[in-house]
Amino acid sequence: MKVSIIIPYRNEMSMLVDCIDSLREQSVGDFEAVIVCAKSSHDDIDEIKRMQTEFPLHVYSLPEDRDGVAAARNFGIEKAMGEFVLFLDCDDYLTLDAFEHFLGSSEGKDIVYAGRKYTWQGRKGYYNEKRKKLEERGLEEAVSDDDEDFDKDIFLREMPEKSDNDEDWENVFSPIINSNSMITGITSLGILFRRALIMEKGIRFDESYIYNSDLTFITKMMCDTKNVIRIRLTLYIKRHHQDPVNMPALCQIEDSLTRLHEVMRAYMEMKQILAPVGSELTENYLDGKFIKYYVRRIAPYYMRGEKKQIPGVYEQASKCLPLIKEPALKRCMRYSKRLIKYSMEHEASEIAKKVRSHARWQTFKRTFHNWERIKHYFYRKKYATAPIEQNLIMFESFFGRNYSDSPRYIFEYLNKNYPGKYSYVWVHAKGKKLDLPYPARQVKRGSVSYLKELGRARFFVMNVRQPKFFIKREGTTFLETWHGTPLKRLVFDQDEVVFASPLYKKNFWMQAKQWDYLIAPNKFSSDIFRHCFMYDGNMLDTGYPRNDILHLEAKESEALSSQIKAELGIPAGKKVILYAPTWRDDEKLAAGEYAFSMQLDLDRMRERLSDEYVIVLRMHYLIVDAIDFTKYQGFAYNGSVYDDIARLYLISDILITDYSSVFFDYANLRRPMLFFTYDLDKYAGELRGFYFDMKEEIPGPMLFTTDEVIDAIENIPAIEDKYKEKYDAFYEKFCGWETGESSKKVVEEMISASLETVISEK
Ligand code: C2G
Repeated sequence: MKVSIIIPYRNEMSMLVDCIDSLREQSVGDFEAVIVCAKSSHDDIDEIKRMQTEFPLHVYSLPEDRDGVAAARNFGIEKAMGEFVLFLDCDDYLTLDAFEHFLGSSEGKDIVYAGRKYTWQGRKGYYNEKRKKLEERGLEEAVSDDDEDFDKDIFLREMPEKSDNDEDWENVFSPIINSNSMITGITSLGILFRRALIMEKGIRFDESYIYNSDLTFITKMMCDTKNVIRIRLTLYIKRHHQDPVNMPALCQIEDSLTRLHEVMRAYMEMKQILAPVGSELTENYLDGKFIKYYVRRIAPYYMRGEKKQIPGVYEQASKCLPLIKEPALKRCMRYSKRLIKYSMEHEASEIAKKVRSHARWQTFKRTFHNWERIKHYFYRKKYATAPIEQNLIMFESFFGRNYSDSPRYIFEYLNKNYPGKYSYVWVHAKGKKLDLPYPARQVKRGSVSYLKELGRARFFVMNVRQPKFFIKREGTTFLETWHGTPLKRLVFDQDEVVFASPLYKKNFWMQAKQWDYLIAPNKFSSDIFRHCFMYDGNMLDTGYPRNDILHLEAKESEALSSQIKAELGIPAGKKVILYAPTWRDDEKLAAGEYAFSMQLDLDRMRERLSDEYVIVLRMHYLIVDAIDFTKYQGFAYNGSVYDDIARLYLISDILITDYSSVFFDYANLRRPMLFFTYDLDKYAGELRGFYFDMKEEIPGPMLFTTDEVIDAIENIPAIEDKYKEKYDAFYEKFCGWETGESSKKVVEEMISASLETVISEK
C-alpha cells in the first residue's frame, strides 16, 4: 500500500461525499482511505461504511475519551498501512490528477509537498468555474490540467542537503515560509509524509491543541528530514464553508481566546524546535508570520476591553514578543514594527488606544478615497442617527426596477384606507422613475437622498433583501414581503450555492435577522421560509397582497382586463398567451444582470397560432437581454416593459412558464398552465434543486419543444380536463389563503403591532 489518506470526520456528510468522489476519480492510485469519526458523528458511521469504493475504505470511530482533529489524525496514523500518509480534511478534496503527481515524485522521498488552493465551492462549482474561465480564454483544456497559476509542466524541485547555506535551506521550510499568510496559514494538509519517519521519530499531533496542532507537527517533520520534494502544482483544494452560520470550518471560527493562546503557544514551541537547526532565515520568516498575526489579531483583541477581560493574552504575548528577532522586525511594515516595540513597553489598554487610532486612520483613508464609502459613512454617522420620521414608509420592489408586487398593493391599500395618515417614499432604479398613482417622494437606489430616507423611515416594505449596509434602527419596522412560493431551493436549503457570492448564506442570515415581519403566501411557504431563511421573526400567514387583484369581482376584473389590453395595444378579439420564464443562474452577465436564450420558436408559433392568439413575453426582472419585437408585430408583445406581472395574468388565457414561482400565483385564476421545461435536468439537478417533484404536483403538462407547446395550446380543453383534479389539489395547497384580502390583513397586522410598539416605547 503506497498511501494512507487520513480523513477526520465530523458531521459534514455532503462534503465528505465530494471528498470521497475526488478519490474515486483519481487516474492512478494505490491508496486506502482511513476515516476517523468524531464522537458527535457516530450516527453517520453506517452511512459512511456503505459507501462503495474501488479502494479500501476503513471507517473508525474515535474512542470516547479522545476528541478533536489532532486526536483523529493520530488515531489514523496508528491505523495506517501505507508507505506514506496524507492528511485530507473531509470538507476538502484533491484535484483529479493529484495521485499521478504525488506518486510520480515520491520515490525515495520523505516528504512530497504540493500546492493548495482555497475555494468556497465543492467540486461541481469549482470545476464549472474553471471550465468557464478556460472557455472565456478560448481554451479547451481538460479540467484535470489543473492550475492556472503555474506552468502546465510539472516543476519539481529537489531540496538540498541541510547545509549552512540558509538560502538553500529555506526551501525545506517552504510550507512555512512560502506564502504571505499569517502563522495560522501553516498546515499539514495535502502533503505526503513517509510513515516510517513519523513512526521512527514518534512525531504526533499535539492533542492539547484544538485549532493549531499542525504548526508543531509540520515543524518537527521538516526538521527531521532532508528528503523533501516540492510539486509546483495545485493538488489540494481547501474549502471554506458557505454556511459559516451552521457549519463553520475551523479556520472560519472567529478568533477566540483559545485560538489566540494556542497560536502564541505554538509559536514559542516552534521557535524551540527550530533553535537547534540553526536556520536564521527560516526563523525570520516564522517571526514575520507571527508579527502579522500579532498585528492583525492579537493587538486588536485588546480593544475589546480592559486587561482583566482578556485573561492571560497580554501576559502570553509579553513572553512571545521578545522572541522576535531584529531581522524580521526590520523587514516588516513601519506600523507593525512600531506596534511590536510599543507593545513590549506598554500595558494592554495603551496598546488598544494605539491600535484604535491606527484603525480609525485606516478607515478614514479608505473611506475618503471612494465616493460610495463616503456616502455610506454619512449614512452611518448622520442619516441613521437623525430623528426617525414616525409616519414615513419606504417601499421598494425588485430593486426599484418597477412599481409592482406586494409593496405596490400594500401602498395602494394604505392610500385608499388610511388617507393622509402616512407619507411615502418609493425607491426607483437608475434611469427609471416610477409611475405612481398616489403622491410619494421618489429616490434613486444608491443615491444620497435614498440613504437619507433609508436612515429616517419608520417602516420599510421590500420584496427583495435590503442592502447589506442597512442599519435596522430601534423603533423601526421592517416588512419583508418576499416574492414567490419557492419551488427552487433557497439559501440554507441549498447544499451549495454555485453561482452566487460565497458569502450569500452568511449575508442572508444577517439580513433576515433584521426583518420584523415576513409574508407567507401559503402554509407550504410559511414552513419553508422558517428553515430556508433561518427566520424566527413574525410570519404573516396572510397570502400575497400582490394576488388580491386576481380575486376581483368578475365585472371589475373584465373592465380592468380590457383597460390593460388597450394599454398594451392588444386587439380585444384575440386570446392571450403569457410566456413568463424564470432566469438561469449560469447566464450571468454582471451583478444582478442575466442573459436569456429564447427557446420558444416564435416564427413557428405565429405560423400556427396567430389567427386566434397573441403572445405576451414577460422576462424575469433580472434579465437584461432585449428581444426584437418588430419582427413579430401584431403577434408578440413586450410584456417586460409592463410594471406588474399580476396585471398580465389578468389579461391572459393561458400561461406558459417553467420553474418560475409565477405559476403558484397564476393558479389563483384557475386558468390553464403549460410548463416549457426544455432544460429540466440541468435546472433541477445542476443549477438549483427543487422542493418537490414537479411532475407529481404541477397542474399542467411539461413540454420540451415548441411543437409540443403549440399542440398543447391547440388542445387546451382536453388538457384542462386531464388536469382538473390535480389543479384542484394544487389550488387548495398553494392558493387557499388568497381570497383578495391579503393587503388588508398584512396592513392591519403590521400597523397595529407597530403602533403598539410606538405606544409602549413612549
Ligand atoms: N417574475 C416576473 N416575470 C417573470 C418571472 C418572474 O415578473 N418572467 C416575478 C414574479 O412576480 C415572480 C417573481 O418575479 O413571482 C420571482 O420570480 P421567480 O421566477 O420565481 O424567480 P426568483 O426571483 O428566483 O424567485 O421564493 C421564490 C423564489 O425566490 C424565486
